[in-house]
Amino acid sequence: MIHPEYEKINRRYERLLRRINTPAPDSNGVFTRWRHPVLTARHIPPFWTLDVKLESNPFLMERLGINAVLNAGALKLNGKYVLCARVEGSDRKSFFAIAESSRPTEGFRFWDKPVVLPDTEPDETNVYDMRLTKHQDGWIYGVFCSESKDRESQNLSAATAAAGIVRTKDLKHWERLPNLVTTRSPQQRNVVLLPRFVNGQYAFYTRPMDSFIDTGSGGGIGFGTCEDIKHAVIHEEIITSTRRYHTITEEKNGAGAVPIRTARGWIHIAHGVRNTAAGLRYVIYAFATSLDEPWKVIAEPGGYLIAPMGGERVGDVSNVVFTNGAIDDGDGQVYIYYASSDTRMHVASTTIDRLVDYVFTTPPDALRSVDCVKQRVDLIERNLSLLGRRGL
Ligand code: M1P
Repeated sequence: MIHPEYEKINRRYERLLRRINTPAPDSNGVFTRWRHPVLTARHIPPFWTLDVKLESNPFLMERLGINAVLNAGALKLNGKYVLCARVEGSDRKSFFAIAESSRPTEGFRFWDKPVVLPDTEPDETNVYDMRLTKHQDGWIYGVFCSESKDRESQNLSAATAAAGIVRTKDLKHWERLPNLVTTRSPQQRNVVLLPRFVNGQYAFYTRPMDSFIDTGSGGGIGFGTCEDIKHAVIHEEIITSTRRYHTITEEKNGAGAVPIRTARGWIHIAHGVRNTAAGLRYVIYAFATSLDEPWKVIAEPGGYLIAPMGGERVGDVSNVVFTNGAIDDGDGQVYIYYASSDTRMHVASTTIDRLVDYVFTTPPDALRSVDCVKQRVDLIERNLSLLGRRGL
């Protein structure tokens, strides 16, 4: 018999899914935040966590809790906005689950069951952060972090990160391919497959790393190609967006959403990390690469696009915003799905025109205070002259 209290819990869940979202009032001209998160642990169907049978669960306890819903890949499929979220159980293991909505900013509902990946990597302990690429070869690829215990190390926490690859046509049936091999980089995370072939090859943005957390000698976001996606091996990684001293990418950076193709170049929405006395701070930044030579950065505005704000700053890993999914809606609108503090998913809306303007017109980081203040004084003077003020 179904527990009599279940209906109440289900009604609360349904109410949450019907909640209307509205734009937050503080747009900076580049993008607009939306007031409510689009996915949280509370968006998980109650029948994923509870045993609803009265006889076996008289107290209607959660038997398998959910800790967080974060870092979702995104895609528009059959007219629906689809997120492939990283769902983290209270046991710290992540898995993937598809949520869809007919509207980009609200109403996301998880499909009845999470994604069950083919179990082909016996050492794999955890999986997370899938990027969904609708590739010109006709497949939808999911590239994600496949994490295993580092068996070479005595340290209990030592792990290795590799890029797992799956492909599907419908997000329901998944074929697992061997993990990506990068011959020069021992570890990889934040790997993204470009939707187009480059010189007839599959093209990946990578993130070379010396170890699980530290990118070490890895100088930034890499780029490499491979012939055969079924045995993907990259021999050479060219560094595209580089890490730089005293910038938002000083500690590390990583590719984010699948790049968006525009007339002026591929627009990348990535993350940059700096270290602070309060720990690492993750922000989202943007840059563009050339359409013909997508390893070449052709524009990179200084500073961040999105930084954690207000309640976004608090969560399991505080002071983090992270994206691995954006949807180019085809009508000029763009939706950036981002997680805050490794806890919940939000959406920010913008347009292709705004993104292009932002990326190609915003001044680059001048790298030194003295030059940054010159940039700002130049802006102020142009404005004052137009405003008919002399300034003191
Ligand atoms: O905790 C913040 C993020 O840390 C990692 O990103 P990176 O590899 O750049 O440090 C990822 O594990 C990501 O999932 C997480 O959100």
